[in-house]
Amino acid sequence: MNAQAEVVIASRPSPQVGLVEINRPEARNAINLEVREKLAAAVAGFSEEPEIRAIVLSGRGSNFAAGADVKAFEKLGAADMLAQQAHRYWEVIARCPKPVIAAVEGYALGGGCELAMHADIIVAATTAKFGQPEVKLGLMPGAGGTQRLLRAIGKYKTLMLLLTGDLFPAEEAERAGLVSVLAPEGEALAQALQMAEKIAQLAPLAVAQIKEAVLNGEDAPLETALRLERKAFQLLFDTADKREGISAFLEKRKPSFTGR
Ligand code: CO8
Repeated sequence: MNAQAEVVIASRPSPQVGLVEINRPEARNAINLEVREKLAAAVAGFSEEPEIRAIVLSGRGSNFAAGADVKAFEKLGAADMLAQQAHRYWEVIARCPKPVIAAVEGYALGGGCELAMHADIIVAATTAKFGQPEVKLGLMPGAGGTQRLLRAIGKYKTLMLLLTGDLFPAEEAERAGLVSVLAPEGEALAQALQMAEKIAQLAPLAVAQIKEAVLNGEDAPLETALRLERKAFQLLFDTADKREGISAFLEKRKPSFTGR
């Protein structure tokens, strides 16, 4: 099949890194139902492959994603939206146990910004623009925007962005805590892949436990979250990778982790 016809392209830039790219550049990578289904399938596929240790999400062309497909919204009513149960596709990405890095160039708007916020790390070009402009369409964010943005940048910036629909330039987003790191224009993907490669060399069980402790602890009471962290920390003491990591440090050599 012609790869260019695929709305989502999954590839392996290296044996341990999976890359998932939206491929509708002519529609600014707008996310229709087919894109949502295929994004979920690609992330689920990489989640289940033992060799894959980190996943990068990106958009082909010069944009990450301009949001939900507004053209597809035109004829949809509430019953259609209820029947779609689209949240199940997003949940697959939210529950991915492996590190997910978003590489953002150009626009990450509406559902595109929400997709980036499903990642654990956001690498954005200095010229990228985030935003939740749904209010301008008589709508509101529907894939986690009200909650994930709130947790990332706090109430006052979130409500300003959501209520005005204004764009949020990457440099401001980085200062506010939405963007992990800025890259020169055109280099977000290369930097994200480099970071994924670095994480892929680390101990997979430790990486997974760190992600779980941070994400599950975020909304738990502090005592519960600290207990969760402590248990995960203690659990790692029985892994072969902990023995390898400590031995390699003591022997002044590079560790070789196996994921056991
Ligand atoms: N949906 C469908 N088509 C789009 C979208 C979109 N979101 N964005 C751009 N396109 C299409 C345009 O219609 C145009 O198509 P055509 O060539 O057939 O006219 C083509 O892409 C190029 O667009 P522009 O000419 O507008 O390109 P510019 O580079 O001048 O502008 C922008 C790019 C700024 C991104 C502009 O296109 C824009 O503002 N797009 C709409 C952004 C928006 O409102 N996004 C929010 C959508 S609502 C939403 O995301 C709700 C989320 C709910 C959760 C579930 C989500 C999956």
